[in-house]
Amino acid sequence: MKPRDRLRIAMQKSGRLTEPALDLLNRCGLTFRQSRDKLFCFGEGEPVDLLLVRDDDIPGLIAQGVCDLGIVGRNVLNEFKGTAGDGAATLTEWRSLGFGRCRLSIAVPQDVAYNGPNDLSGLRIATSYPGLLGTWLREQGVVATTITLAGSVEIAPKLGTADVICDLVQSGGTLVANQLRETDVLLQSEAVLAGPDALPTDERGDMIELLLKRLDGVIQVRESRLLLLQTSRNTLDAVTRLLPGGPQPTLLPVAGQPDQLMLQALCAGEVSWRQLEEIKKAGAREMFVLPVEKMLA
Ligand code: PRT
Ligand code: ZN
Repeated sequence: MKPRDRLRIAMQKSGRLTEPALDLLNRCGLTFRQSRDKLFCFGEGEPVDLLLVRDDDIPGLIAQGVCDLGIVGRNVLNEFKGTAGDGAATLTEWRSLGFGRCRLSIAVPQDVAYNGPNDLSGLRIATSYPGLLGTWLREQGVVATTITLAGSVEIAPKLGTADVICDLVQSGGTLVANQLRETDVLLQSEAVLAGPDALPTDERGDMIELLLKRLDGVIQVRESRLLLLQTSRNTLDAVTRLLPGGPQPTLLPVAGQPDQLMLQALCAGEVSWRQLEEIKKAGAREMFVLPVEKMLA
């Protein structure tokens, strides 16, 4: 294959992961010429292009070297790694991305007693994930029949084509609507940045490293808040003790008020009203909680 000098990222063309994946790439400073109805989106600023495909095709495109990276659910990536040939084993999760969270679970009809995986012996299990299910059944020492379906797995027990199912669950609403009950979780999933084990050694490798650094910054700040407040020196200890987790706060003098300090703290998560009220009671005032947009350590 002819070497490429531009990085190529595969992502879902149209589905649950499309908007959050594009948003994440935009936050990393990557923008693309609008051609969402097409397969290929040319990157405008950086030498990074997008390939818009069905999510199931993404691991294969990376394994074949058609794309350098892909944004795909861990469920799809691991199913591919479990069922495809040798090349598949070399795919890695470079980052987990914090969206598209769901789990792959066994669910049984609500009116059926269930005491554990052994109860699945001899049953027919409908799933779109035969690889992951097969591995789990082997680990449990259970022999059952896998019925592979491309979609509408949840209605298989009602139709009589299977006894139980193994499918993705998020809110659990689909299971309830189909009189099913979740029993075992096989995999916790979310969208991941997938790529080969070994990064390319040319400019594309440099670009991937740059992208990973930006991603880390974006992922870190997505949850971070900057807390600003004023406190007198004698309440500083009490205030500091109540600060949410994060690196050491920065202290700045307040002009014309030698006993006062301005405190600046990066917090690892949300800061609630309750926490703010407690910190205020300890002696803080002029408090601000700000979202963090970019961070480069
Ligand atoms: O066309 P293409 O093949 O690209 O799309 P697709 O239909 O295969 O994928 P899509 O867009 O439905 O899902 C893409 C990815 O989103 C999945 O591979 C998962 O990694 C992730 N994801 C997150 C989910 C869900 N949540 C989810 N709830 N994928 C599917 N579901 C379905 C599930 O199969 C079940 O039918 O939603 C139903 C359950 O949802 P709850 O909320 O009722 O429990
Ligand atoms: Zn799909």
